[in-house]
Amino acid sequence: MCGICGCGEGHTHSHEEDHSHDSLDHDHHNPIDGHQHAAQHTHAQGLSPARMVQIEQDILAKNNAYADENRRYLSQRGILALNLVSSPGSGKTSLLTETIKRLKEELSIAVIEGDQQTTRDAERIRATGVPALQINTGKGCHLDAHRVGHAFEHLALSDHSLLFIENVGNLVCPSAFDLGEAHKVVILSVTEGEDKPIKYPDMFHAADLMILNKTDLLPYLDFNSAECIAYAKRVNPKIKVLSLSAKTGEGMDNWLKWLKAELELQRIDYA
Ligand SMILES: Nc1nc2c(ncn2[C@@H]2O[C@H](COP(=O)(O)OP(=O)(O)O)[C@@H](O)[C@H]2O)c(=O)[nH]1
Ligand SMILES: [Mg+2]
Repeated sequence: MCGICGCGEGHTHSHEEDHSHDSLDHDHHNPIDGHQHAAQHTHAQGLSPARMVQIEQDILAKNNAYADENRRYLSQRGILALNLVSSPGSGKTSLLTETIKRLKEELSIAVIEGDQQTTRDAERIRATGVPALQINTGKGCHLDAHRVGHAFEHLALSDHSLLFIENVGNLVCPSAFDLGEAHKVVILSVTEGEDKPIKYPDMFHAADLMILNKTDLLPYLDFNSAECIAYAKRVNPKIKVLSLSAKTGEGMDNWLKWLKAELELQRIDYA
């Protein structure tokens, strides 16, 4: 996973945070990261497999410690945090903007956006009237708990609120990194093929809910929803599944119901 693909460098040095901006930009604060990354990659090739495994374990252990801190902070305040994971383009941001439009009058909502570059998604969220913070991961292919913890401070989260964390789009690395969320929610769009749960089992195993998005496109595709759901349940028998279209709104009610029920559970834990 990440240690192998080289993005481990994102976790091995400290991040300076700029409190005056709405984005935390990895490359902005570390303009020479590209070179460091290349140098470390070359160096990593000389490491023994045992040493590589040790480094990966250290990175994950550190991340888990930050994630535990995040989870404690969130549960003390009755905040429901969801980590949205998927390949790029499955409709995470669309689902969020449509969800926010429907819930923002009754709930307090904030969003953390993860992408390698640009603040485009945070801008899409802010256009709905809800606060959003963009984290740019530069070369990194996933968010980590340390940076997400810092984002909490920037967003001034309300008690009993809903926090969406849109992870960097890919079905591999984000599965291994706990951010302190209550649930990972994996979004799979019907244009991606029904076999993705068995090709990327770690992600579907880590998620508690799978959303099958873009159901409005089903009439134009050969996508077999039942087969896809069976694959997801094969890797994770406990996974819940909701089918919807962020575009037409079909099926959105079940997702909103699920969110409200989860928020209620979080509040009960808090009380
Ligand atoms: N037909 C259809 N298109 C969708 C739906 N949801 C998202 N899209 C489109 O899919 C593309 C990627 O959406 P985006 O929200 O940026 O995905 P993200 O990369 O996962 O955040 C955009 O062109 C969206 O308009 C949907 O339910 N139906
Ligand atoms: Mg997006």
